[in-house]
Amino acid sequence: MRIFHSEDHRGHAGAKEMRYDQFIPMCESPDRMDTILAALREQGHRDITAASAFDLAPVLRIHTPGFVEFLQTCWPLWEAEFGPKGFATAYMFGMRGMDQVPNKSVHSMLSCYTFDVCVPFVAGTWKAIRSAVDTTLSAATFIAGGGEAAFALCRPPGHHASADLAGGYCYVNNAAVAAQTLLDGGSARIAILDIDYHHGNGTQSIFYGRDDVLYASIHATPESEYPFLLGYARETGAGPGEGFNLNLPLPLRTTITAYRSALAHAMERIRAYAPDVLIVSLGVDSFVGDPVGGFALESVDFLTIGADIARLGLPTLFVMEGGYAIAELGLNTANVITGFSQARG
Ligand code: SP5
Ligand code: ZN
Repeated sequence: MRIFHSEDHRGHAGAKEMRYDQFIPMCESPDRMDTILAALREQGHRDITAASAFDLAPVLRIHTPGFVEFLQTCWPLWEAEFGPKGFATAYMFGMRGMDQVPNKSVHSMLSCYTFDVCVPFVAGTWKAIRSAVDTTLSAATFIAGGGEAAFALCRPPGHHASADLAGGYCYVNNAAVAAQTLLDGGSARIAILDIDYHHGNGTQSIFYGRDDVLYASIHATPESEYPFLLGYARETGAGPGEGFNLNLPLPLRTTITAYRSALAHAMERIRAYAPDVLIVSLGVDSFVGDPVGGFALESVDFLTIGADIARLGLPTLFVMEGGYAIAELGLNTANVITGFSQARG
């Protein structure tokens, strides 16, 4: 397994997130990368390559120009108003049913281009966003060149971000940018298997009307969990995309038995689709001890999940998404990679 990584995520740190009625330190923090790197090395994964730099053209294939401009300018605009301390965040959100466009004020941009209070901006946020997409594109380029398996170890994650909305710790949808880049490079069909604990509302939204990307997601049911409004089984795609969106919501406290049945279901659909490349949105916040999650998977279960995914026999690009139980995050993530690698032989 070739692993891609960049250190440029580090400056995206120090902000707080709102958790219902409290402001708490961001769960999505730089030490996540350190614990994953350490565990990967401990499990013998030594093929770690520094990410290369890409321009913004691939990002603009997925995200709108206004949104990308916002990501880039949000912090400098906020800092001009409030100074270098603290972080930029929305105070209000768009009002459904009326046409709203951002003006020159950063507050209007935050209101139009974010959908929750979990996407703070600090001085290092834009550089980190770039590093995550560069890491993912480096791994995608390796797969496009005939590589069998790669892991983009990146942050911030991406699967909650849509064409013009950031939310849920996500700014640019790394997996979606990779999928589009592979299609633009000659692939006919891409499958995205999203095993993060949360529904990837952004990825679903980006490809909902298309048949060249199959989106299959296993996640906590929106009746109990964030993002609360999306992720139902009835969301199956629209127009030419009808039948190319598969949501497999599961109840809180789900254990590996039910999880594996859902995974088998998703894999059956992916096999029938016969994609050129499989992209795995790899979140391990399905772990029993995760402070953000509510499933009950054990560390050893992640070896099983990795091995199951390997049996698809497809060129596979893992892209890091969530996982916040810092003490076990490295082990859980490395277990997916090791389980996959061992099953591939
Ligand atoms: C990429 C990713 O995993 N984003 C997750 C963003 C979740 N933010 C909202 C969390 C909602 C709080 N749920 C608390 C459950 C406590 N067990
Ligand atoms: Zn998640």
